[in-house]
Amino acid sequence: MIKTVTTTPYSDQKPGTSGLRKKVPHFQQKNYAENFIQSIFDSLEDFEGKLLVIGGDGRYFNREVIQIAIKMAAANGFGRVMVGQGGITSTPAASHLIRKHGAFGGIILSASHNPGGPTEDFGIKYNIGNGGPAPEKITDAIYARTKVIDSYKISDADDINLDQVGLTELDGMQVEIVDPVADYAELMETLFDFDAIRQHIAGGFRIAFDAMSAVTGPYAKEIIERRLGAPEGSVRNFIPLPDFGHHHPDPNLVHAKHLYDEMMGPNAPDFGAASDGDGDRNLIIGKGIFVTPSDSVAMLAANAHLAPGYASGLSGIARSMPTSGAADRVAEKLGIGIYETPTGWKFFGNLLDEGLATICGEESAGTGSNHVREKDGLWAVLLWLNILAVRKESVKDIVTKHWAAFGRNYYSRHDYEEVDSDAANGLMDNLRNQLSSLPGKSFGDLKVQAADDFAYLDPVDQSVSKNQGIRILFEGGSRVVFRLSGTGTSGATLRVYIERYEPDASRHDLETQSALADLIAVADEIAGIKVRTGRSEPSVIT
Ligand code: VG1
Ligand code: CO
Repeated sequence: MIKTVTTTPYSDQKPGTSGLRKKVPHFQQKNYAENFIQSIFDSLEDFEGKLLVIGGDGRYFNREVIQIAIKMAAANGFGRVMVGQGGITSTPAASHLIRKHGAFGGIILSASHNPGGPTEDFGIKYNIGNGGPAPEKITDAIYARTKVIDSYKISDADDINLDQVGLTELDGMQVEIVDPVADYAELMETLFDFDAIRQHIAGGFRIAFDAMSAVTGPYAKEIIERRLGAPEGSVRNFIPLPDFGHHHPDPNLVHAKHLYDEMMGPNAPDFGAASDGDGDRNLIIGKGIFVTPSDSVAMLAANAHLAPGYASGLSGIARSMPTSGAADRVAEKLGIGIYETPTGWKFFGNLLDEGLATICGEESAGTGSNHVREKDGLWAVLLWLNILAVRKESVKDIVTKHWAAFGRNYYSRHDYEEVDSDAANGLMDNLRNQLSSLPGKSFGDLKVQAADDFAYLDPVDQSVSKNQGIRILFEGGSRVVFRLSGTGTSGATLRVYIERYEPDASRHDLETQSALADLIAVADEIAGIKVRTGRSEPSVIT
């Protein structure tokens, strides 16, 4: 039976870079999840009788909210929901399910790379029918609705057994529990040369993939070990755990340091990789060399034609503004379009739908293509494996040859986490106030060429997104970018992105932080990071 439940609004349900993210106890407040889900449905039109995909990364509270979402979908008039077995679906696989089955949209429960557990993070986001994150127009409408919502609809039927694959019914709506891996693995087989990769592995090529006790475990086990024949043990930490084994499922050099150390050690395998909580990020490390995400997107774009899915070339490349300019040089050489968007995958959707871009990337370990409308961690791993299998060179050789041909963009991101919100906002305001006076100023050898607050005009729907990060561009192509994170759940996180272009191949093997030292010092001088945040150094350097 359908019930209408009276509720009162919460004032803090504004979706961030990728949906609504809060601590679990915050989500456990009365009607908190229900209010947000109803606000999503209230912001959509014409979904009566249609299909909704519901996926989650398996973190703590996932199963409870999946049950709520199913019952609310039934009460609101959806005709069918498709849910991954056990409530598990990686974000890219959910995107594929939406596209393949022509769903109206999807609800994805994840806080991505943030930790999970009873006092850790949870999140809800909505994806539209193209499989991608809802654009700002919709997230703004959802937020507006959360501020005035006074009731929600829910079925009072019993819980669905999420572990049993098959079709059932709930209050007149069909509920289909599906194997979350099958469709996705099949898609990967159409994009990559599995035979070539299989032969390469059979020839002794060794892989270490760390699923970080998160959602990619079952996907990587099936694809890398079962379908590509890598020996058992190549995929590690492959059982998704609600608290990710007490770890932070963020595939970076801090939280996947063990993998980095192994890859730099004497018995390193040929290829190391990891993915995040919901499977959309990737970490790529070759024997003795870490590939920055910005470099990775450039190198994947330069070599993508070696994979069957991209053999006819790329239409264009898109990168988020803070991502390094390495991809721009590849686009220029290929004679294809390059697009610079605000942070967050939702901004790539229109470019992909219109066929303006084929490959997209973000400096935050996100890479993907037009095969889905989310970034895709395993996709990036498989494209690297395909390229390595065809070129039969080491990751290190591919990287150094790329730098020799295109130059190297030294790049690093410094995060200052859980900073006092007022201090962080004050820092950004102070930067904004300096924008008009900075151009022409010199700091040692560095002269400011331009400074602005990045705004994006979407070339497809002409929508404008303002205040997307402060850019300080120096003569010679170096730059520093400042942003506040839109995914954190406590205090503010200041992100400082630092980049320097080096064309000279004899200077391509410098240590990154020292290659960027003068820019790092100038960033502090201009922004007053240490003084304003009270921090002497970043919490995380990637
Ligand atoms: C971060 C990254 C951004 C990414 C977003 C979601 O956002 O910087 O590039 O798209 O996370 O990724 P922010 O606003 O905190 O900088 V995920 O893997 O958390 O869905
Ligand atoms: Co993620």
